Amino acid sequence: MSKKNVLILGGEGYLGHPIKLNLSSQEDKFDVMSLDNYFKDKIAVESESECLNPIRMRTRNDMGFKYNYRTEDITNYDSVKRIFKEFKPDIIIHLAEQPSGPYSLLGIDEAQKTVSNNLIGTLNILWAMRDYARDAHLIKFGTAGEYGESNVDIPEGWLEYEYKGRKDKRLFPRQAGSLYHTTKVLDTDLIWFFVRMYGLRVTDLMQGPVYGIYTDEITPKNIDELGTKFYYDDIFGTVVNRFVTQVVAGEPLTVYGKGGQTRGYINLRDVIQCINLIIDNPPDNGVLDIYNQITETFTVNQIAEKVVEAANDLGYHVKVKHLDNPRKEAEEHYYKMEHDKYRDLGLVSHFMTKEVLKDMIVWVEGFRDKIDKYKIKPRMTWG
Ligand code: USQ
Repeated sequence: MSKKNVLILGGEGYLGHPIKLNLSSQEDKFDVMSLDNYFKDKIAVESESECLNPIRMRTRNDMGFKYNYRTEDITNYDSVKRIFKEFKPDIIIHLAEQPSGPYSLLGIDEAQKTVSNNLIGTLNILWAMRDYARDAHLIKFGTAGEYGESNVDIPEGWLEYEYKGRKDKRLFPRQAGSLYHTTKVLDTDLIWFFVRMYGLRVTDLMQGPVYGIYTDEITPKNIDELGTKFYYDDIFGTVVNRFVTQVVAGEPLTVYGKGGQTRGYINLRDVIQCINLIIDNPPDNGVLDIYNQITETFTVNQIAEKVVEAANDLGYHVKVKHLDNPRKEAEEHYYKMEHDKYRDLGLVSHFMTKEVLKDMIVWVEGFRDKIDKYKIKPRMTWG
């Protein structure tokens, strides 16, 4: 089998970096090129949302993982065109987006940055595929939040329906809960247009909040050198990563509102497994394949309970505090998202066990002095 050229957009991020390490460790299968313009690091500093562990510039030969990397901005079409012509990607993994709901609603400047970065970036990739890489496989990170809190079961992307005796199939209705999530809905529409018009092939991943620090490549032995960026603040930190940091900081867990908000969660290890499965199972040209990328479903209260149990085992006495919800979201609702397609491909899930949470707490303990309590409490509201 010939080697495939994999272009990772956003290769320095929380997900992009571990994916890059994993694929570049498969030297017989892939040549990896990673692009990043450090946009998220810049806006994180601007919004006083610091990464817990130190951010390092990677090197071409990162602890033996061989990949090419470049600082490029995918909202600049000339850069995208040049990279596509030079590197000729077979697979494009697109993570180069502003990923935070709270950030997207901080103010008009942040709202504009979110919309322009996410939509222009996605448009440029699709346009370059149209002109230079029609047979490439685009793997796009969407979000489970595109669907919103649906009162009926959520299928994997598509809905077959019947109305007045006639049948059709369309994208399942989307109804996002933040401006960031809305850009992902608009991305999906852009993608589906380009798939229909130009026969591109795309897999769109409706992913839930991710947690975790370790993968097959990032281990307790090398995490100081190879660890991925870990945010715990109210703007860029996701709920599980925030709660384990709050344990170490001696702060109560910040459950927003009633805590019945239900989401599908996924371990970082499984994100990597999913990417490998998707690479091995590309859609045909002209097909938009959609996967719901979650492995288990919890309310925020259940997450808090799990973190408390893990913390108790380590000798902590943790309190849970229900705060006025800074977001506008349903706090008690029906939630059932189908996610059988990965099971059928052979995904072996890593669940949110007590051991996984304890490992995270123990790792965060190494940064206890760096945790800034000011960044833990919600500093913004949906307005
Ligand atoms: N929450 C709390 N307390 C906190 C932080 C969050 O109760 O201290 C609640 C939120 O109100 C929400 C749930 O936990 O109901 C999840 O929040 P989150 O910040 O972990 O995740 P979210 O804002 O939804 O966004 C994250 C990622 C985003 C990804 C999304 C998947 O930042 O990039 O797309 O997870 S999903 O949630 O399925 O839309």
